Amino acid sequence: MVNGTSRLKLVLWMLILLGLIVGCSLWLRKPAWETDGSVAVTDHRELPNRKAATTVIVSGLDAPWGFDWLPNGDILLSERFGSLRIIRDGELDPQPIGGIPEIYISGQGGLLDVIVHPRFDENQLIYLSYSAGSDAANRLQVLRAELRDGELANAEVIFKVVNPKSGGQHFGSRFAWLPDETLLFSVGDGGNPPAEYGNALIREQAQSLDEHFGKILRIHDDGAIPSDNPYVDAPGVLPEIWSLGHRNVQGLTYDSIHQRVLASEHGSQGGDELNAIHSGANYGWPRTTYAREYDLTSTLITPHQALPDFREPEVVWTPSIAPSGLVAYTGSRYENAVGDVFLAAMLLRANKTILAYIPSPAGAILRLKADETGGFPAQEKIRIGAVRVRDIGQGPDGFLYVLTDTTDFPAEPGMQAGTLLRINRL
Ligand SMILES: [Ca+2]
Repeated sequence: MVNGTSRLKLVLWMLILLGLIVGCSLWLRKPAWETDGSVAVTDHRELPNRKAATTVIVSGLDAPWGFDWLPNGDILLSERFGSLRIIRDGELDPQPIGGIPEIYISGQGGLLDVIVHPRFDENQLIYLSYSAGSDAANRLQVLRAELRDGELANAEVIFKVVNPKSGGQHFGSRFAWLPDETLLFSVGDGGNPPAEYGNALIREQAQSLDEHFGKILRIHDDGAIPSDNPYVDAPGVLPEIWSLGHRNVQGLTYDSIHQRVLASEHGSQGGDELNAIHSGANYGWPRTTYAREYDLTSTLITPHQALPDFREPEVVWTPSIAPSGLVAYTGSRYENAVGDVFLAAMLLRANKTILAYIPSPAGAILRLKADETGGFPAQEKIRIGAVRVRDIGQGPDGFLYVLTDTTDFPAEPGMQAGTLLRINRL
C-alpha cells in the first residue's frame, strides 16, 4: 500500500522527469534560423490566426492536387492517383475524364497539375503535368490535349524532363500562364538525401544548367522554346530554363497587380520560401538556404543563407508551412484584398520534441498583405480545419477556392477525404 509521503515523492519524481522532457524539447527547438535583416523571416507560431467561413462545394475527392476553371464556369480537377475530374454546375461528375496517359504513382508522384488554355473556347486545349516511368527511372511530363465530350483527344506529350531519376520525391510541377501565353512550370530537385544522381546528391542538379531538376521552365503553348528565354543561345544549356536553384516549387502564379511571377517553394526542415521569379535568375538551392537537414541535430545544409549572384526570397518560413498553391488576388469579395497573396499551407504546426520532429497537419491558408511596392509587411494565418490545404485559386465569381486533403501523409488511394471549399469570408 502506498502511503501519503510515497505518493508525494512519486509525484515529485514525475514532475522532475516531465521538466527534463520539456526542457530537452525546448532546447532542441532552438530557432534553426537567423536573419541578416533583408528578408522577412517568419516564425509562423507568432502569426495572428482566425478561422475562415467556408462552404463545401464537392467532397469525396481522392488526393486532389490542382484545379482550374473552364470558360463556362465548370472546374477541372486532378486527383494524384490518376483521375481527372470535372465539376459541372457545382456537381462532381462521377465519371472521370477518359484518355488519361499512363502515370507513375508513388510517394509525391502521380497526376499533378491541370491548367486550361487562356483561349480554350477557340482550341479546347488543356495541360496536365504528371510523373511517368518506374521507381527506378521516372520523370515529369507535360501533356497537351483537347477536351471533347468528357474525353481527352489529340493528346501529345509536349515536354519530358530530359533525364530520368529514381524514387517518388520532388516533382514540383505547378503550372502558370504568363500574359504572352507562354507556359511556366516547375520541376523539383529530384529528392532528399540520400537520393543520388551520378556520384552526388541529386539536389545538386538544381544548379546544373544541363538538367531540368530544380528549375522553373518556360515553353510556348505547343511546347516550342520561346526565343527570348534567358539561356536559349547558351551552348550546353537546356533552352526551356527560366530560373534555377529551386528545391521543390509547388506554387506558381502570375501576379497581375504587381506584374510579376511568384513561386512558393518547400524548404527541407524550415526555410520554406516565397520568391519573385526573374528570367535567368538563380534562387540558390542548395548553395544558399535557410533550411536545414531532416535530422535531430538540424545539420546545416550550407553555412550560407545568402551569397552574391543568388536571389534572396521575399519571405522565409521557419518552421515549415509546406506551401503549395498560391494566388495573387484581384477580386472584390474580401475587404482590401486586391494584390494580397494567398498561399495554401499543408502544415502549420511543427513540433520538434525530444523523440522526433512531429508535423501536425492544421490546414490553413496564409494571407500576405501586399503594400504598393509589392512588399509583404504583414501576414495572417487563416485556419481551414484539420486538413492539408493543397491548392488555392480565384474563381470567376471572385471567391477564393481551396482544395483540401486528408491529414494522412502520404494518402492512400480510396480514402476520398479531399474537398473543394469556397471561402465565403476570410
Ligand atoms: Ca532560395
